[in-house]
Amino acid sequence: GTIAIKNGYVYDPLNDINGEMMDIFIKDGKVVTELSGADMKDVKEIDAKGKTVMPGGVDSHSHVAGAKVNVGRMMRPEDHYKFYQKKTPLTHSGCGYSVPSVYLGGYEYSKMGYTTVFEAAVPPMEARHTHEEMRSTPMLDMGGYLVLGNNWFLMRYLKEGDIDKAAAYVSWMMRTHKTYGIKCVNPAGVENWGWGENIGALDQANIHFEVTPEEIIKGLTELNEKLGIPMPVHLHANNLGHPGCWEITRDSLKIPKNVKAKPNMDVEWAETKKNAKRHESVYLTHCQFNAFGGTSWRDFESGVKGITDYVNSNDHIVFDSGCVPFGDATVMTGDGPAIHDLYVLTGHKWSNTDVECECGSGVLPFEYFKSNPVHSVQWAMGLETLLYVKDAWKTIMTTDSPNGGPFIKYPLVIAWLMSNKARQDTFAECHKWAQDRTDLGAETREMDLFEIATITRANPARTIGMSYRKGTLGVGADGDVAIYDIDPKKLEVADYESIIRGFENTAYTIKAGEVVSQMGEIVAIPEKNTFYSDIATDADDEKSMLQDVKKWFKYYTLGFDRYPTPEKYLANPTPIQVNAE
Ligand code: MFN
Ligand code: ZN
Ligand code: ZN
Repeated sequence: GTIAIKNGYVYDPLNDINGEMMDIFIKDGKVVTELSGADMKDVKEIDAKGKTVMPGGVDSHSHVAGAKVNVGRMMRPEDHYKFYQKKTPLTHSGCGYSVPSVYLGGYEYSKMGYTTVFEAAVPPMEARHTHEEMRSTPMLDMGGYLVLGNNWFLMRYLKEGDIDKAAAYVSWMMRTHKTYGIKCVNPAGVENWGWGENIGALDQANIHFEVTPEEIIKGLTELNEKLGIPMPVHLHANNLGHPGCWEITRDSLKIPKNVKAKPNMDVEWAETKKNAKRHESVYLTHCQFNAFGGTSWRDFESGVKGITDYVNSNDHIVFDSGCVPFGDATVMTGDGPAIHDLYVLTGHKWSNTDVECECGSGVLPFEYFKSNPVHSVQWAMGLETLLYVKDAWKTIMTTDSPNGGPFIKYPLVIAWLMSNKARQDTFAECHKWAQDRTDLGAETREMDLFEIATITRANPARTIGMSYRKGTLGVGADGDVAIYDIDPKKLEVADYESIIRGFENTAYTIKAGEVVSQMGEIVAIPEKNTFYSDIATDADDEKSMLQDVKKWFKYYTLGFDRYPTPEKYLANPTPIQVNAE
């Protein structure tokens, strides 16, 4: 479609546009400088006067598809009563509050102005299932990160120091499972969990493979850049969810300090824009859950400063926050022992799965209460992670949906970031530990719309190496736009209810030049793309690597021929060509 968005206040951080009143034009699904006379015949004109215009939202870390998400849906029918929607002539029915069905998940993201979402953890053996669910998720361009931090083949190559074969393995795996980036969850620890143990230190060797978390983090981050993968390694650090874990997180971030980012991004204009290209060698996930201070729940406190001080004084790290907006959640992760420990703490029902030679996972229903001292601290900590890092280009706003809370709470998180009044009102309602055990109460920073646009679209897109088409309204970008009924000239952040309302439902969500959602109603179901990294591999290395893999495949209950995910499982498969060095 051809669209002209007239007179909106535009926030487009990748192009340094900060609230200028201007027009945006889209033709054939892409942003263009202007429309010619012939285009004017069937142009759809949108009056965005007095409204906020941003690129479509990009979520670079969310759990929306695949085996553990589906376990979350199945194990808690009560979640289905809380939120459901009837079928309409255009849309499917759907249900689920913290773990919505695939359809509902797509619609709800779209209503908030999101157009691109990446599934944060794809176990290789579960890649087909993940792709089937992503294919069924409407409204969104998608991709997934392949879980590799406890993979037997990779740990073996790293132990043997065979970097060429490790590189051949990783690139073959990414292509085989049609995934986009590398995920590393509790390196070396999940393997130990197979024997009922975890790992406690970065230099502790794990059982049987005798590799340390440090060796895995170093190995994966080096391989990632050797291969030229668009995004940095996505790291879920060891010891998550335990008091005092901030220290091992900070030390983990030091490991790739000297790894040089080399994203393969052959886009000329990326060189000319100061924030287009990523330079980070590590992307830390859900910072809040990895920033616990204290030594027990009794003396629990925020350890966020220990991380954000390090991030402020180093340039090789980007992180997402993992905010906790209070209320119902379902925690789900590849970190099996972390979920086991939450089961011991809460006694809730839980699920734990060993994914053969590759990884593991756990799921558990969880609720965060304002009256609970620890949860109140976690609420404050999530906001601390984003407010203490001076440069918004180092942070990404998430709830690690649905771990900290469901993504539909994003408008509330935005309100807390933009409005000190909103934070103070919540302090008054929640346990006093939030004040006593964190420094958030003294923080007066209030983010503006430019910074919100940075941490919800521009930076996630840049981080995953997609700033040439996502999170931007530059010429040639995908015509994905969110128009919010927020007048920046009239916005009073003390009236934070208007922020929440404004971000809850867009006035218009536009996907590839088509209006798909309008004031909370889905009005069209667009085409969608699925991105994956197609990495060139040295043919000889690949051949000898595959001999190993076929030999070792006897450890799987799955046949080698059944392992790959064919392209037909993807909606509009969109390989991103990556040329290894
Ligand atoms: C990553 O995967 C991912 O991870 C994320 O819930 C996740 O409430 C998974 O039961 C958590 N303890 C306490 O509340 C504190 C201690 C307690 C005590 O023992 O005494 N203290 C108090 O209650 C205070 C009492 C005084 C007062 O001030 O009121 C526990 C409890 C908890 C807390 C447990 N912890 C887990 C947090 C970890 C990981 C959540 C999620 C996690 C999810 N994604 O005078 C007076 O008023 C009296 C004062 C009181 C007194 O002293 O008695 C994958 O990708
Ligand atoms: Zn995680
Ligand atoms: Zn996560």
